Amino acid sequence: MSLKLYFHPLSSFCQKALIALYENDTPFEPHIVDLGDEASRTAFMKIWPIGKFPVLRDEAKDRTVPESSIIIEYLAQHYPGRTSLVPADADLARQTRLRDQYMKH
Ligand SMILES: N[C@@H](CCC(=O)N[C@@H](CS)C(=O)NCC(=O)O)C(=O)O
Repeated sequence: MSLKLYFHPLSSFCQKALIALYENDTPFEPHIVDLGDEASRTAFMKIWPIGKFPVLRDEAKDRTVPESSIIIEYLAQHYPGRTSLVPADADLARQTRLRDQYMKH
């Protein structure tokens, strides 16, 4: 499987990325990160040394994609499906990004 999502189910940022994957039935391999477990933490830090999740790993393209909003844009661009995750219209896309930024604060 090409896509792997490193996440924790209780993280709202991770839920954001999961919703994007589920909306389009995009196949992915789930990897739950337990920062309290030394082995899990070490394995995750090798993938993304900053240590924040979610992180998407695309093995087919050899890319590591961090940040929930960037993951959604990456999925929209490289793995599009029936649900448009980012509006095609540039002005609508900007408004969507603005709302997304507000939700983070
Ligand atoms: N701006 C990031 C925020 C990610 C973030 O803060 N994730 C938290 C979980 S909700 C995290 O990784 N916490 C672990 C830590 O800070 O050690 C995004 O949108 O993905």
